[in-house]
Amino acid sequence: MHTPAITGSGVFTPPHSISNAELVTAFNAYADRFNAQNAAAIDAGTQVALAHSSEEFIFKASGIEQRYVMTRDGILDPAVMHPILPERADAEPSVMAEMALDAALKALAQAGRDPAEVDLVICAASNLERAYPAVAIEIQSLLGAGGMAFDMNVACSSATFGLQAAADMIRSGSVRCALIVNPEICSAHLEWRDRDCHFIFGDVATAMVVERKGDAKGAHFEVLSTRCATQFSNNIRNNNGFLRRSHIGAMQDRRDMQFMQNGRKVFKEVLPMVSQHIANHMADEGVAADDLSRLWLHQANKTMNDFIGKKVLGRTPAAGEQPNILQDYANTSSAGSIIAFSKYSDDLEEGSTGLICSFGAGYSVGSALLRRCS
Ligand code: CO8
Repeated sequence: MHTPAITGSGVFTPPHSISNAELVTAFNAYADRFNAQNAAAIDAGTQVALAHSSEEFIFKASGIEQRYVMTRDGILDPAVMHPILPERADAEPSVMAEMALDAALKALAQAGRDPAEVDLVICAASNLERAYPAVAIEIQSLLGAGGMAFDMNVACSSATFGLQAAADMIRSGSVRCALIVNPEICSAHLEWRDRDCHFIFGDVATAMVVERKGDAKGAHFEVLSTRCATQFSNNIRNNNGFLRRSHIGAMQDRRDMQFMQNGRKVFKEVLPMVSQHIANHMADEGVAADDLSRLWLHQANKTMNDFIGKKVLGRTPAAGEQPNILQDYANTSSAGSIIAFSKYSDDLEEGSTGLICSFGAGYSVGSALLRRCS
């Protein structure tokens, strides 16, 4: 058996951003427009008027201050309220492949690896822009990588589930240099017309290179152990899919074809699940709270992360111990914990232990215990 290690990581940040102020202005204009267009039905009591969103609520409920997006076109237009991304010809790189490629090249540069040395590409993401051919295979081809490639979807936990899959293959010897990419175009999946969730998501791509520890060319993170778990819930759900055409009358613009969640229930049910999962993982590996130097948590909600950090460490985390990036990126689904890891890990001293944990729809939760090595 070989010991796996993360030898490189990278983040692609889209060139455009939207502040909470811009988001709320656009949403409120949309709500006013909707209410004017539906005034008769609202007066008759057959249609509920849309209420305004607020910057104060968004920041207080989530900690989010802005989000990055692949395009601003359409999102802030009250007559559109979704991103407008021009259709690409089959011969052009897909949006996800393009995003992933940027992050992948950064991760490979950090690992000191040539793309041709990669023999496994896993594209692990919440939203895949097509069913086939696998986006991962397109990325493999654009990189000039060898071996095999496949897509995975475990919603917000996709990156840690991908890490476990890659680490297991490195351990067994079936692959030697794995690349896990997490391109997330959340903006195209989000319902911007629903004030309960219009502020939650942003776009980004992350990448990690996983190799045999003995092959590492420089500083790296040894993967001490990984653990993944799932438990079925409908509280975060999307009903879009290829069966849509087969359901009579289902082709119109239905709310359940975008991201749906019962946020309060998710909050209440996922917090204990995640806290217990991390506690069990640490206990089984003999890692005590005092042994942990850093927590790279899923980036959905600041209050949620504050709670988990306190529960895991048994005290309020010190500044920098549990870095949040959601104020700048919002919830980037599977990529969130990897952005935090990629941006806030270089400073750790040799021998330090850290934990990545992601959680979300499914429900799903995945964690990885890492040790910094030079
Ligand atoms: N402005 C002003 N008021 C608002 C707004 C708004 N924008 N939105 C809601 N309100 C109102 C509500 O109507 C409600 O009013 P009332 O009390 O009169 O009913 C009040 O504010 C409180 O609303 P909530 O109870 O909904 O507010 P919360 O404090 O619970 O905060 C959150 C809402 C932020 C959504 C919170 O519940 C939360 O973070 N929950 C956990 C969410 C989570 O972690 N989800 C993970 C999902 S991500 C995932 O798994 C990947 C899925 C696939 C990716 C999809 C890509 C798009």
